[in-house]
Amino acid sequence: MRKPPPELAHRVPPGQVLTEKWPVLTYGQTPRFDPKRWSFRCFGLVEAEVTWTWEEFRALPRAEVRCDIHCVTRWSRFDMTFRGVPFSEIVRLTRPLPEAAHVISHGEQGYTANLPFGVMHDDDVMLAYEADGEPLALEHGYPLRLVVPKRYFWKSTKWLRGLEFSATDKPGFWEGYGYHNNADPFLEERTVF
Ligand SMILES: Nc1nc2c(c(=O)[nH]1)N[C@H]1C(S)=C(S)[C@@H](COP(=O)(O)O)O[C@H]1N2
Ligand SMILES: [Mo]
Repeated sequence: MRKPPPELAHRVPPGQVLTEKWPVLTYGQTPRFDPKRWSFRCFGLVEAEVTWTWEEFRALPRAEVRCDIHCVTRWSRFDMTFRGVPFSEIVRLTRPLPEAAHVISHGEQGYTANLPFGVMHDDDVMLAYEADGEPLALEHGYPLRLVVPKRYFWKSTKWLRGLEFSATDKPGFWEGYGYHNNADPFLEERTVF
């Protein structure tokens, strides 16, 4: 943990400390990855529901995002680089309906997180399979995780298997335990209690 130089202090949200390491935060076990059985599904209020195999998913247009990440357990890490498929590409390919106001990300073993469509539809949101130039480590979500830099990191579902487009909001795993629905680190939206 260190104090940021003054010119970077504005990038540290209130109540957070910087770390140079990348801690692992998982509820439960790290799931196994079987590339032959893995699929990724976009479903719900979209014009074109899609299910991709791992091979098909890897052939989608990719991009790189550099960002800071913030965990609600009070660590932040600067200047991570993620590579994967931008959310905007998923939108282009599935064409969500205007009523799709919410996006629910589904991970292995029933983990979910909810976000408004507008928060997801940002140029730094991606479905990442690499971090800092390497394939994601298994414990960080390999083969695929969501990355939503502008929200606390619990919204960034690891071992991502699907995105659901919904007219109604559906509180996710941590939101169900009283974590804040909006989760903006700069507003310190940690919990509702
Ligand atoms: N599927 C799944 N995704 C998850 C979690 C989890 O337990 N299961 N933990 C969340 C929490 S609380 C955080 S802070 C980040 C941690 O990501 P990291 O372990 O790569 O740092 O993943 C989020 N995504
Ligand atoms: Mo977290």
